[in-house]
This record gives sequence, C-alpha cells and structure tokens, in this order.
Amino acid sequence: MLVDIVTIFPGFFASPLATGLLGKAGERGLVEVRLHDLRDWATDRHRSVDDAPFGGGAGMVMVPGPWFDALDELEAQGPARVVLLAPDGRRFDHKVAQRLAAEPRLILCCGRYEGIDERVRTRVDEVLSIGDFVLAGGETAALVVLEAVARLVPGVMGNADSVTDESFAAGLLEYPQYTRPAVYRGLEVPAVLRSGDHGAVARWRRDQALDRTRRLRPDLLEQAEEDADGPQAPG
Ligand code: JBK
Repeated sequence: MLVDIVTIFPGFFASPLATGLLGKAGERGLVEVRLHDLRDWATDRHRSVDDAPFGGGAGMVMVPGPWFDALDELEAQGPARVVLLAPDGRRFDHKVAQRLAAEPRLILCCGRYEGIDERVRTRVDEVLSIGDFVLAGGETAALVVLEAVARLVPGVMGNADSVTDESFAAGLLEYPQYTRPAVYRGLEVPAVLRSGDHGAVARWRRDQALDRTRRLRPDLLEQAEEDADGPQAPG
C-alpha cells in the first residue's frame, strides 16, 4: 500500500513512521508513506496556505489553491482514494479501517487552522473523523487512521491469527489476559487458564468477552446483531 500524506507539518510523522509496527512495515515495503508539505504548492514568497474567512470572524482558513494543486499533482501519478480528516467526517472505526486496508493507495489530507475552504471537499472521496473532540489539526487523526489501517495490510502483522482473532474483528471487547506470576500480591490468575483444558479456556474467554462487552460497550453488541441480521424492514 502507498500512502501520501499532505500536511503543513511533515516532521510531525517522523518518529511514528520510524517506530514499531509502522517502522517495520515501511522497511519491508508493505506500507510506503510519502510525506508532502502543503507549502510546496503555495505560490507566494511567504509560502502561505491560509487567509482570513469571507464573512468575517476569528481565525484563518486554508486557501483552496495549494490543496487543488497538490491533489492535481498526486492524482496525476495514478488512482488513489482521497481522505480528509475533519471533525465533521464519518466516524472512523475498525470496519472503515478494513475497507481502507484493501485500497492500493490513499491520500490523507490534514487540515489545520480553523478549517479548510469548503471547495477543497469537492476533491476528496471521503471525510473521516476519529472522534468528537477538538484537535489542533488532522495530523494526529491521520496517524490514528494510518496505524489502524497499516496493521490490517496483509503481511504487516507477524502472526496472521492476531488480526482475525482480535476483539473488534468480532465486534467484541477482548477477554482478560494474564501472564506469570500465577499469584501476584495475593491476586490470582483464574484457575481455568492454568487447567490445561483448551476447550474450557476457549469457553471462558468467549464468556468473558461477551460479559465485558455487555457491561462496558452494549452498543457494540447491538451493532454486531444488526450486522449479522442484515438490513431489516422498518417498524
Ligand atoms: C478532529 O478526525 N478528527 O476527529 C479531527 C480532525 C481534525 C480536527 C479535529 O478537531 N476532531
């Protein structure tokens, strides 16, 4: 997978891209990330990318020119799904990550300042939000999307089971995990996990995952039921 990131802070991504799973995926050529400084498409000598909003008001708005020119140039290199990170986007989740992981190429657009000129949206395929909170810009959101997507790209995760096994793939929270020591400060590991009975362990884990999801995230269970049932007639 190829990922182009357009940002006014390309340096923001240096450490995350060099570290851990994303670092490995890059080294192995499984996820190639190219960083682009939006200011490279600015046309004035100050390389400015923002201006005051029409109609007045506080703050600055990113001007359309550099975005249009950047996307012209990047899209001329070949097809890509263009994603804008913004608080009014569709909520990013595991399902969206799975869909994006199947794309050969993504262009992630990170806005800054108070917003981007509305006309830039005519150039994006999809607007995504990572949640209802205010960020300084789309960079952190792009990083969240990139990490969640990259680990679903075939070959990125060492053990193939660890992706399909995990919680959100099944629409459930994870069961509790324990490691040595069996008793720590009087706190015991559940006996079933030390029983050697693989069937009993599997049943206990499934029950725990279900209990936990029912208690902490009932919305996930309702979603899982809807997904399993398929679209229902209203009423
Ligand atoms: C937020 O993706 N987001 O969630 C996002 C992107 C850019 C700015 C923001 O405040 N929430």
